Amino acid sequence: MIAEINFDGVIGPTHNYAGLSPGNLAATHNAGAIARPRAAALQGIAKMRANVALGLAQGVLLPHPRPDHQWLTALHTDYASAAPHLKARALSASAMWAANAATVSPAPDCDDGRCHLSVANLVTMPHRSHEWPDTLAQLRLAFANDAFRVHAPVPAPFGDEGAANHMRLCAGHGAAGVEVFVYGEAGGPFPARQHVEASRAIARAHRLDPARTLFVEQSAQAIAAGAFHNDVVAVANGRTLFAHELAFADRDGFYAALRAIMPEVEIVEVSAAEVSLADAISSYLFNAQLVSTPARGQTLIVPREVRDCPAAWQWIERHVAGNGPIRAVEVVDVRESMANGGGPACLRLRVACDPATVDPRFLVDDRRLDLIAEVVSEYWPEVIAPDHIGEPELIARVEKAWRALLRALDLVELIDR
Ligand code: SUG
Repeated sequence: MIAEINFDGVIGPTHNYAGLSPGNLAATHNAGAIARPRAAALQGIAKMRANVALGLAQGVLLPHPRPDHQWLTALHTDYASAAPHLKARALSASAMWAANAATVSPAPDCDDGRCHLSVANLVTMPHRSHEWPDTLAQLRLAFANDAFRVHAPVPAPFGDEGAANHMRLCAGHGAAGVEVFVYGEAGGPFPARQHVEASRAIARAHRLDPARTLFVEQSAQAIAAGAFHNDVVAVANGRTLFAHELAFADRDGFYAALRAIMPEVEIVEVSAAEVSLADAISSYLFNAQLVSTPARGQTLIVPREVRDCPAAWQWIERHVAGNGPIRAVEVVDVRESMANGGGPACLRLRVACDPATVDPRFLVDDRRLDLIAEVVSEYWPEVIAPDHIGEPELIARVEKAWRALLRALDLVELIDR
């Protein structure tokens, strides 16, 4: 039986605000702020608990070894002598944003009847470009069953940011879906992170049906306004596409192509008059988890910043009170991640598959979430300020914390990789 599992990135002990992502307005705005890794990780765990309470299947991806000594060695340096910008980039906890871990095509979409995953190369941002080897190691463990095919990254220079630039619409998880790859064109004030050649390569690797696969350009206006990934301005679930009217370069062409393949699609569009692009991006209205819940129907899981944004909140209240496809709203607090531009949707990777085929060490229930919370409460630093980044005591502490979590979850083979 195919179910959608949300794999959330456990927020690592090195979570900090180094301002490493140009084009991500929250991250650059909060550069140099004091981060609270323990609170951040507990917020992420509370969000997972809320998903479990809604009756959804939940999994985890683990923090990466940080600082990344292998990366520094490849750069012919080490943590003690590295330049400050390399230190920050080696220490980043950015693997928490699991939506950027991989692109996933569930088995019903793929010619060979297997679920395909392609690890994202994340080459556009130096601090993220060295995530993929550790992500790939985890994906190969979690999805070792023959029901899956796990692919190495698309080669540089074709940037790939994973599921954050990919949407799937379907009548049901067991049915063939329509896969939509959203890419950007270079030329604006900020980098376009997803290259169309990367998207096309992944569609080929996943053996998708060209007749049910769309390549759609993200609007330059959205990227310039701070939508560094498509999932900042659009999200899809089941038959529903929920998007801002300025999300796509050729919105009418995209909608027409989508309707031609899937006449029953429900497009819920928010106009700029209702919610400006600036409000959509600062509140993260679209960086929500849109999920089908057994009890409440289609539910939008939004960050609390949406409730604090009058235009976004009023839009939701109107929609839910009316007869729209989104039946309920759930508010979660992931403020620490949000301050680095990572909302509820960034923190999770969706994999629609038979849960029995996944390595159970990557699946969680309330009891395993308790275990993770215990390790976090005991080992995660309370704060990381910019001037802590060079301190050997901090490094010893975060490395111990990381090992403690992997031991607790019985994933020691990731320590010895
Ligand atoms: O890649 N922030 C991440 C946020 C990723 C959000 N993911 C999705 N939209 N799916 C990024 O820009 C900031 C880290 C720092 O600046 O220290 C950062 O990497």
